[in-house]
Amino acid sequence: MSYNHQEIEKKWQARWEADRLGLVTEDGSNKNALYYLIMFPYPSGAGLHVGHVESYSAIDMLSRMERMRGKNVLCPIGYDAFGLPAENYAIKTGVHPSVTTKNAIAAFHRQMQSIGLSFDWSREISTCDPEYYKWTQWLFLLFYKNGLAYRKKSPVNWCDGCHTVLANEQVVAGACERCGTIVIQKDLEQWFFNITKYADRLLAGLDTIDWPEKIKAMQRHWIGKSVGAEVKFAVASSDEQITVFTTRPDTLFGATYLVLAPEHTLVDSIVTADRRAEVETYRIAASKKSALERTELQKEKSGVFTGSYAINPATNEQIPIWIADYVITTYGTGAIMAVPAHDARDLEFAKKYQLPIKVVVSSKDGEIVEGFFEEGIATSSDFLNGLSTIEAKAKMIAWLEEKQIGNAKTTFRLRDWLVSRQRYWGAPIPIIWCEDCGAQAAEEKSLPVELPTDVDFKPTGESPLVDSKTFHDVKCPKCGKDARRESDTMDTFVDSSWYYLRYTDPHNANAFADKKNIDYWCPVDLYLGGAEHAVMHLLYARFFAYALHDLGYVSFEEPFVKLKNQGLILGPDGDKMSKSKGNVVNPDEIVSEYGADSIRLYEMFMGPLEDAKPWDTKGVVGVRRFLDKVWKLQEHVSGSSSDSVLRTLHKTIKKVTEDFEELKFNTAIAQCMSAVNEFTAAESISKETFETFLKLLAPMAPHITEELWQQLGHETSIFKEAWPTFDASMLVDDVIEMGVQVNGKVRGTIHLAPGADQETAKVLALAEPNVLKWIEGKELVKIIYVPGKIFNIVV
Ligand code: ANZ
Ligand code: ZN
Repeated sequence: MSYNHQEIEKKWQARWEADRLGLVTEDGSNKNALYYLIMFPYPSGAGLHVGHVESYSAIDMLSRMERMRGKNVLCPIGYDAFGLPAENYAIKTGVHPSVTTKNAIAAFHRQMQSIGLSFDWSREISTCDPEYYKWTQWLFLLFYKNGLAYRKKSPVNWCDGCHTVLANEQVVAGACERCGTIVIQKDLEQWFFNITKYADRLLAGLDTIDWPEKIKAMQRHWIGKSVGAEVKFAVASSDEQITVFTTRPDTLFGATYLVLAPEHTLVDSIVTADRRAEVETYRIAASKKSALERTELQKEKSGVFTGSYAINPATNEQIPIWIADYVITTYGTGAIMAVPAHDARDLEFAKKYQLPIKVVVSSKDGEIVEGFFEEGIATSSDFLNGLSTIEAKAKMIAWLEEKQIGNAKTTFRLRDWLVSRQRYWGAPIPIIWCEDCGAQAAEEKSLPVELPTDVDFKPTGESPLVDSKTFHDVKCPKCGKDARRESDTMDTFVDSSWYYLRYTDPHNANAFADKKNIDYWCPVDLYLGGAEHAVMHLLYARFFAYALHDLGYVSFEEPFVKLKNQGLILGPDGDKMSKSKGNVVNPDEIVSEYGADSIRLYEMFMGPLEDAKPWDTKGVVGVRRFLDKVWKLQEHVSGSSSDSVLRTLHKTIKKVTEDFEELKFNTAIAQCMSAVNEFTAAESISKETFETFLKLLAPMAPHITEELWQQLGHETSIFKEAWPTFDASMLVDDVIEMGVQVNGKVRGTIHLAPGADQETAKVLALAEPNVLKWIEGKELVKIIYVPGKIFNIVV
């Protein structure tokens, strides 16, 4: 019988489904539980991508191996199914997002099954399913009732392309992460989650988890903790005070002017009549720029004088108050003290507008220069002179506190998470607006607040839900009067912040998940996914876990103990795969031509999991040839295995086991390939050797191994077998016996490693008394050495 992958794969996929291979229940012994999580996909109409196949294969291999090691492994899958692409498609074609999403999910499901993934299919969830978003809404209300969800008016990011607001995390280099439109600031009332409450703990928690350093660094930067002080400046001839935030209170003596953000609330009251027109023009221009355009170091600074002065409390000198757009409203206090000698942006600004520059920090060897941005020694600073920057900061803060004009202050770059969206295809925010009672939480029994279908998808800047009649017909839960539903939906990142909890108890109708189930499985032992989620999903999900921990719903703070990122699979041309470049590889074609086992093995063999790797179909062919050899090995099974075959087998057990533990699938596969070459070259291998090898290969190539296992006469699945263990005594390097010839006649034998070099072989041969006898007194003409085969001395 030849290796017919199509037949074999269909057969075993059906069998595994019937046997419910990946299905788990809580087995009582918590020590046995492992939770392996893969970032769930957005069910796009384009179907499964070879990039999905990469990480899904990896997690499946691990799950299958750990099950064979006796672990109860939960490895679930679901769909991050709300979101803009389906809605945008609906706008173009009129097909309802629920229809396209349902079709896409069916296609994903079929494709995932076609590569033999052993997910627990009984736990498949979809975030757009009312049974799911009921709990997303419930969690929103839980946060709302505990002060973690609130509404406020503030300048927010607005994308004119997507007609919706965006979270800070969704603005990349000043543009909408989705459509690339430059994001503008709008003053709007929106819903926020109070993630900043957890800023310190989200920062500290990073030190306790096993995540790639790069991702942790990105989260640290995003949280952006700055330790410094707030300082109050009196406005000359006025009762007003301006509070600034600075990380360098030690430089107060060098503050030669103040700058307010153009939107600062004090601007109106301090601007003098003669400067008003100019200030207004400037403010309008600034409002049209993105935060990035304003703060980028390379951008030329601009600003205008307000006409007023403040008093520097350290020097008692009057210093001018300017407004400039390099100061942003939403950071610190929206006002700064400018110290041009020691801050790059202030220096550029001061030079442009000829403002005074005063050096107050010297280098450690006493050099006094403007443009010195590091820490040094305080100078020209009265009571701070001679102190190091650290000492001077502390002393200045003490002085400010004593005079009651300042205090130590820590700020964060992290802003509260804006969660409302003016779009249709998301979970409705379960709030009811009553003219008399204001915002009211929808009653728990009214959940889910279902998405209406009588809507027009065309984005207008208001949520499409605004126009739905059925949706808005609601009574105030408090006073019973006619009221109106909130028409915004939630950011889809809310859906994905808690999905891993739902997997532990996916059909629970009374809770988002039972605490018992959560405690059994969570936290997640290994989370595998793309690095692009460094500051959105991964930060939001951590916030949810901390909040739910504090509210008593989960017992852990960090949801993902270990995180690994898989690398991108690039097109054959080395570029990122994209439809427009025409370099997309369709996994279906590879599966049908070479087999599921081939695509799984190939994608794991391409290189280290975390590296970016270009696709090469020749590589798939190579892997397929390897599987053909494995198939042929069955003809080779007879009698016993030589010592050398057994050594290779045990080495392979050790290597595959250890490499799997470190997610080094490529080297594990390489070892299997070299083992198969050796087995093929050996005279025969025993049935036991072949069986052990099949068990090792089973997690990687489940179909072919299961088939061969059955053909060897087994009636139960190979995945019910225990994972092989190695015998340490079989790991020492093997030694072969070789005849030593003198002039073509064997005169003695030596023992050496199969790959030993000629020098080693010569030393051993010349130490053999029997060989010596034949060459004694003769001239050694030459040596012919073929490792493992011939050693001939010509005399
Ligand atoms: C005086 C000073 C002197 C500063 C000096 C720096 C160096 P990080 O580290 O990012 O927190 N700043 C404060 N609020 C700002 C705002 N709303 N917009 C723009 N810049 C703002 O940066 C803190 C520093 O950034 C603060 O310390 C302030 O400038 C500026 F030698 O104050 B510094
Ligand atoms: Zn009411």
